Order: sequence, then structure tokens, then C-alpha cells
Amino acid sequence: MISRIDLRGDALPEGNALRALLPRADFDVAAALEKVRPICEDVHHRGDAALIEYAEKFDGVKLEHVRVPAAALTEALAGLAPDVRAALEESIRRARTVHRAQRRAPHTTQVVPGGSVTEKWVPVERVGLYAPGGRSVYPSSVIMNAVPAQEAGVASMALASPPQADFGGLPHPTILAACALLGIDEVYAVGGAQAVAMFAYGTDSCAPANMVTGPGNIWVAAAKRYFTGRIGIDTEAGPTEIAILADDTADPVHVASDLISQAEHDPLAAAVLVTDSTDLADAVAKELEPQVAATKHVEDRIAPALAGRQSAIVLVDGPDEGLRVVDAYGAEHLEIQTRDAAAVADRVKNAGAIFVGPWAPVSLGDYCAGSNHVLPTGGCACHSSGLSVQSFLRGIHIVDYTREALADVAHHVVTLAEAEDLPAHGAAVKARFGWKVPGQ
Ligand code: HSO
Ligand code: ZN
Repeated sequence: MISRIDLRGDALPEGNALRALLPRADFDVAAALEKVRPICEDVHHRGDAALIEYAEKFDGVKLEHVRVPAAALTEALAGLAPDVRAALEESIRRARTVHRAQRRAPHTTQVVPGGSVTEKWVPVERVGLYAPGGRSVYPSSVIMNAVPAQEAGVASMALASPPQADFGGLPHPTILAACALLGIDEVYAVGGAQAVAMFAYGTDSCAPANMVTGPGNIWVAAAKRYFTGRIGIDTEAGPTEIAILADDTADPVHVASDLISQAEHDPLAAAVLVTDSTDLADAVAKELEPQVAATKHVEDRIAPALAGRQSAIVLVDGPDEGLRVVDAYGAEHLEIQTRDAAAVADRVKNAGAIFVGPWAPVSLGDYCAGSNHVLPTGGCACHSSGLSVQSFLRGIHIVDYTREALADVAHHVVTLAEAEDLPAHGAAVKARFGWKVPGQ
């Protein structure tokens, strides 16, 4: 069911050569980009009329308006099962606790007497959140996107989610209820690439946003790529990944169930075990069989995800080699199930989020740890981080120098301007001192 990659014996190669030996899904956003371009441009030119037409074509729903009426949000909250409401509220509470602590205060550095640089943090003005509604309906992702934006101080926030034929053309009721719990009252029944285009360009019903965040399918990822550079995005978000670094102290039952938990998302989801214990590898492979057979989404997602080229059990010589492999892989989620797990976690350099020891499964982080579950996939953890308050803030430098402080450094500015053959840069300083620069 799951393949093995044996990296024992020879010394591990470095960098990209090691990365090439590791499993990873094909997720061809570039090809999808060509398909979403005309959709995005259609929304640009025809606005709401195009959105209504795409709802009929892609979602099988005839809409009169794309904006969800306020009463539908109130009704969805009233109809929410009490245990689901309590769990969502706890998830929001914990996420708020963690994200509130990420807020940033302005900081002034006195560079020289009379010369300072202050960094102030300003929230993005308007954000569009996307919540998928096809194979996946994730109210938890609404929380993970909205809470950091709210804690960052984003003043205007709207959410889009595909209209559902089963729910009278509204987005899924649990999504609407999560919005109501979070105080998001601007919601649109719009899905896919067209939702990203609606936020990027704006339409008669929806004001344009400065940034779009939230998970989605390959069309949403492609639309985000299409608008990169014009609006802010969080990440393109590919299929989910779990890597587990484990030794002979790990419980194979837990390891198998954690691998399956993320394989449940998508047939392209990746489940990777890295271990120096053949006993554990054998036990996990054996344990996967009955556990997979007993799961709900076995045929359509879990079995293909585990059998896919993106999933494997990777055998290594020892703990150091294991660490090198997980660092080269740069997993979205990395569990450490080894002896001294906290010390091992401390040595990891590349991962979206790290889950330490036997009592911190990825599912905890998906819902109720307080951490964020919008994390870099596809190896992007090597250069990017997950969603946080910082994602919604811009740091602006405020430069404040007195005449004396400028005079003091003027000759260096002029020298560097001349070295770069940009004499007008130097002249802007010279003009302030009657063209005679002190120190030159
Ligand atoms: N594991 C997914 C998030 C999620 N899981 C939502 C369940 N619901 C990506 O981090
Ligand atoms: Zn998950």
C-alpha cells in the first residue's frame, strides 16, 4: 500500500540531490493558470453577471445575488449543533490566545544622535477569505484565516465560499455559522478562481480587497498565482502533507493513524514516515492495513494518497540522517515521535509546524492547539512560514534625521551615489548644504 525508500548504507547526498530522492506530489499550478486566466478576466469585465453565470456552470446553482443575506448567517448559527458550536468556540478561543501574542508594537532605533528609524506595523486594509466547499468543507479553516487577520487589526473582511445546490444556493451552513461566530457579516456565495478574481478586481456587489487568503483547490491556487504581485496572497496551498520522524520508541498504532489522518484530505495528500527502525517501519506498514480499511474515505482519498508517489516510508541509518531527510523535505506538518522529542524538534530547520512527542498529533493542530493550520506545502517551508498576525501586517520604516545627523553622513551618501553612477542621488543631499558636502 505504501512504498519504501531505503536511504541506508551510503552517505546521504546534499541539498537538491537529497530532495530528488524524496517523495512529492505533482501539483501543476502552471498548467491550471492558463485555464483560470479567461475566467478571471471575464469577472474583471462583466463583474457580478459573470459570477452568477459561473455559479450555474460550475456549481449548478441559479443565483440572483452573490451576497449572502444577513438572515442566512443568523439562521445558520441558530441551526448549528451545540457540540459543534462549543468546539468551534474553543478553537476560536485558543487561536485568539496564540495569535494575540503575535501582535507587534512599533519600535524605534536611535541609529545616531538625531537620527532614528521607527518601524511601525500597519494592518492590510481589506482582506478576502476563501473557504472551499467541494470535497472539503472546513469551518476550522475559516477560523485559522480570520483570527490572525482580526488580531492584526484588519478593518474590513469578507468571505467567499461556493454556493451549494443542496443548501438553496448558499455556502455550506457550517461555514456560515463559523462566520457568524467570528463576526464576519460580509459573505459571498462564490467559489473557485472566480472568487479570487472577485476580490482582486471587485464587482458591483463586492469591493476589491488588498489581499486574499485561504485554502482551495488547484483552480484557487492558480488564480492566486495569477494575481500575485497585484494583491497579497497567503500561499498557493497545495495538497496537505504529514511527515513523521520516529524511532523505535514510537507507537506504530499512533504513527499509522496520524499518517492516515492527513491522507484523508485528498488523493494527492502526502504521508511520509522517516525512521531508522525497520521494526517500526514493518509494524506501521502492517498497522496501516486494518486502520485504512476501517476509515470512511478509503477509496476516494486515503488509499490513493498512501499508494501515491508522494507518500512513503523512508529508511535512514540513524537520528542525524533522519533529521537531514526531514529538513530536506520541509514538510507542512512534522511530527517528532522519538526519544528526547523536544530536543530533536529544536534541531529541525524546515517545517511548517512541528508536533512534539506522543500527545501532539497533527489533528490537534488542525483544530484546537491554538496554532495555525494554514501552513506552507510542497517544500515551501524551506522559505516561508504559516499564516500568522504578521501575514496581515506591513512594517513601514519611518526615517527621521536632523540637519546635523544628515550632515554627519552626507559624504558617505554622496560617495555611494557616485559609485553607483547616480549623481542626482548625491545632488539631493548636496543641495541641502549649499552643494558643499561636509566631510568631502
Ligand atoms: N490539515 C489541514 C487543515 C485541516 N484539517 C482542516 C482538517 N480541517 C491543513 O493544515
Ligand atoms: Zn487536516
